[in-house]
Amino acid sequence: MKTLLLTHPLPTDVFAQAIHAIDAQLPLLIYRPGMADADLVDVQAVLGWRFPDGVAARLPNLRWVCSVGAGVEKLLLPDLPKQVQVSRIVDAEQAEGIAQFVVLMALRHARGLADYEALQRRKQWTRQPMGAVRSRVGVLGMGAMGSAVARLLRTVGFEVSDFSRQAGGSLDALLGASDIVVCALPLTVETTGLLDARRLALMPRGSYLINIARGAHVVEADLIDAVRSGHLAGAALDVQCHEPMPEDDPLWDVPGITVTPHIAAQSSPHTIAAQFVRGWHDLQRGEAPPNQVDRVRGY
Ligand code: OXD
Repeated sequence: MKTLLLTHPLPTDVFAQAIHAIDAQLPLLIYRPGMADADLVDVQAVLGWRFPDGVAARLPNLRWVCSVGAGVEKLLLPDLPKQVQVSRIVDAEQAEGIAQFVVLMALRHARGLADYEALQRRKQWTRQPMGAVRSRVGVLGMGAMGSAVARLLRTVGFEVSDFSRQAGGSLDALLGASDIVVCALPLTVETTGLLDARRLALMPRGSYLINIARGAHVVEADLIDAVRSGHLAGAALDVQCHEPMPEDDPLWDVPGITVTPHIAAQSSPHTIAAQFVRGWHDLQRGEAPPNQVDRVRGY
C-alpha cells in the first residue's frame, strides 16, 4: 500500500525527502501525468495540494487524503469517494506567521507607510496627519488562523471584532464598522465570492482589506473597482484567484493593492512530513489520522 505525492506546484522531492528522513520505509509514489491505472491501484493515502482532473476517481483503494496546507478545498472534489477521510496540516507556527503578516500589513496601512515611501522616492520630507492608533479591525473567520490574527492585532493595539459562521452575528454590520477587514475564512460554497461589490460598498470610505485566506473569497473585479474609485484605500492580497498570477492579471497594476505570492506563512516540509507520517501510522493501525475536516462543511 502506497502514498501518492501530489504536491505540485510545491516541489515534490522536498516532501519525499522530509518523509523519508522520518520513516525511510514509508512507500511513496510521485505523481506523473499519464500514470497507468495499474500504478495507482495500490494507493491508500495522498499527500497533496490539488487533484489533477480525474485522478481521485482512479484510486480504488484510497482511504485518506492529507492536504499539505491548512486549506483543503482543492482536494474536496465531487469525485472523491465519500468514505475517504480528509485532513489538513495544523501548525501553530504557521498561524503565528500569518498573524505577523497581517499585523505588518495592517500597521503599514494604518500608519500610511506607502505614502511615506512615495514621498521618499520624490525626496520630500513632509509630515502627514497621524492615522488612528486604535483602528477598528474586523476579522472574518475564527479558526486557527483567524484566532491567532485577532490575538496579535489586539496585542499591538487594534480594536478587534470578529465574525464566524458558528458564532453568528451580522457580517454586514461588522464590515460597516471596520477600518480594516481581514479575511481568514475557509473557502466553501457559501464563502466563495463573499466579498463582492455589495459587501465592499458596506466598508467605510478609506478602509482597507487584507486577504490571507483564498483568492476566490473576493470578487477581484469588484475589488479593483472599489479601490480605483477611491472607496477603499487599498488591499493586501496574499492570495489571488489565479495562482501563480499571470503577467496580464489586472491586480498587478492597481495603485493601493499590494500583491504577495501566498507567502504570509508556510509550514516547513519537516512539520508537514511529521504530521503526515503520524497519520500514516494511525491509518495502518486502523485509527483515524488527526486534524480531519468535516467533508460536508468543507473545513
Ligand atoms: C494554505 C497553506 O492552505 O498555505 O493556504 O497552508
